[in-house]
Amino acid sequence: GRVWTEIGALEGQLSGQSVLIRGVAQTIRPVSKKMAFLVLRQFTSTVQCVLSVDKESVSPQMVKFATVLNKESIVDVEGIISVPKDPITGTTQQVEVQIKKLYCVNRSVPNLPINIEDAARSEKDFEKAEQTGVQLVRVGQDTRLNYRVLDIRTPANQAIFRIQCHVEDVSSLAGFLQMRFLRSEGFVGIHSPKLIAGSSEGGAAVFKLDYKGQPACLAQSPQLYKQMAICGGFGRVFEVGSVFRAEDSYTHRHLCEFVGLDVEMEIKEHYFEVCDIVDRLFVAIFDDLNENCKTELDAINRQYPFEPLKYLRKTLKLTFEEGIQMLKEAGVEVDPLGDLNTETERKLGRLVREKYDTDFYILCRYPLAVRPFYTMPCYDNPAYSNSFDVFIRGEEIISGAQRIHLPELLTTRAEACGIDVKTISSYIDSFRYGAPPHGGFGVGLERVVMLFCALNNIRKTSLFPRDPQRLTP
Ligand code: ATP
Ligand code: AMO
Repeated sequence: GRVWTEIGALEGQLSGQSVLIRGVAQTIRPVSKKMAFLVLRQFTSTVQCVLSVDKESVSPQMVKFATVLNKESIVDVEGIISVPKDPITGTTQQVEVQIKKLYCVNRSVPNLPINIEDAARSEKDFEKAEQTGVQLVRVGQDTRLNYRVLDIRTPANQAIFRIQCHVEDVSSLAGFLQMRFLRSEGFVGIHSPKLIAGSSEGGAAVFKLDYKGQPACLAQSPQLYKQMAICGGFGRVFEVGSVFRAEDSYTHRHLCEFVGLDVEMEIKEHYFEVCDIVDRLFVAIFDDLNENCKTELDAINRQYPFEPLKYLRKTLKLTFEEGIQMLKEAGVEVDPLGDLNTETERKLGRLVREKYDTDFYILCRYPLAVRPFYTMPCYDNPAYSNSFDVFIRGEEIISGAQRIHLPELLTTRAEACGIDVKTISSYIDSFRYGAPPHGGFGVGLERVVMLFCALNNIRKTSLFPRDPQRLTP
């Protein structure tokens, strides 16, 4: 086969060399009957290609052919790399390709529902345009999501999903050996069923379905099964998989289907052993993103500028009571045994940033009343629990806890939370056959990427988001 070069790899060192590239015709600008400029795009990169009539290969017909190409058509270019005298603005690659041959692989329609250049503009572009009296098209969120296949072609979106994949790599699956944090810590990857008999979080937010005549639902989390894997003797497990929540409110941070990274592990002495995994896993993820995703972070920053995440080498851990105290000192009164709402969580995030200079922290020892039935109460004071949430920029990305491994206490707690224990009897029975003390946590992957990049909406970090109002595309 022929050798194909990626657009992102085109650089001045290749000057004079002949290359073959496939890209999307992002813009086509005719200059004269003898000359046209094409900007080709691939992933997060763009390059300017020059089509200029010459004696050997480029005819005026070819220039005409190029100028009638529809935007977003797929084209192959054979050409010579050159370095122009003046720097090129508006493309990521600082070289040009002098086109010798041009093929259209597949045409797009002439009128696209979204123009990619419009979809890729930043707020700064709009401000500049306003000052100079230029009219720019704003692409609204609904249009973007209705034509998501086009929307995800923007460099920022290409970068967002590469970052998401990178977070998964570092945590668990692919990548270099030293990056596979959970694997190197002895965690075994599992797949729990998504078709299950009932709710796993004790809540009502489940999608119900008919399982061959039996009532069933889509798993609200792998919670019960990851614990049962621990009862099954795996020691430490993790899963990356779809989580389904029939959320009834429409917010910037809730989806009806999201990707959960779930972890469960035996603990020897204290649930802080679980917090320690969170600490080291996320410091590894953040370090790795900053180190190895510079191109992607640049692409996101060009459209959605953000302040880099501040985090400490050893993650800050505060108790819920300390958090309440900080809020109180700042004049915010909250119920000491209730939950924090979105607004107070954000406020606390700002206070923590001011006092400890970090955007990433763990809040532990939550009131028992606001945690799910399987959460272990504190030994010293059962009004509190051995549980924690983890925040980025004042928003929750993780919930975790030590679990109740004593079947009698588990039954009592489930009943107290209004759960019909008959529906979870195989789960409760798992703890009767010798069950080690254990704990774990669940991470929302879309939230991690959204908040690391300070994006304002979780729909930006879900490839084809499912929210209470959207089931297509
Ligand atoms: P978890 O499932 O662990 O609770 P979560 O991030 O989905 O994680 P929620 O319980 O949905 O958390 O919400 C946490 C807090 O955010 C709640 O205490 C609630 O006050 C607030 N909250 C939830 N939904 C909304 C909403 N639609 N508008 C405003 N605040 C909300
Ligand atoms: P929780 O319900 O807090 O805990 O969920 C864990 C994490 O998942 C993310 N998350 C969501 N992301 C997008 N849309 C949603 N609707 C949504 N709901 C939750 C959040 C949250 O922190 N079984 C426990 C975890 C455990 O204790 O191991 C659980 O499901 O980032």
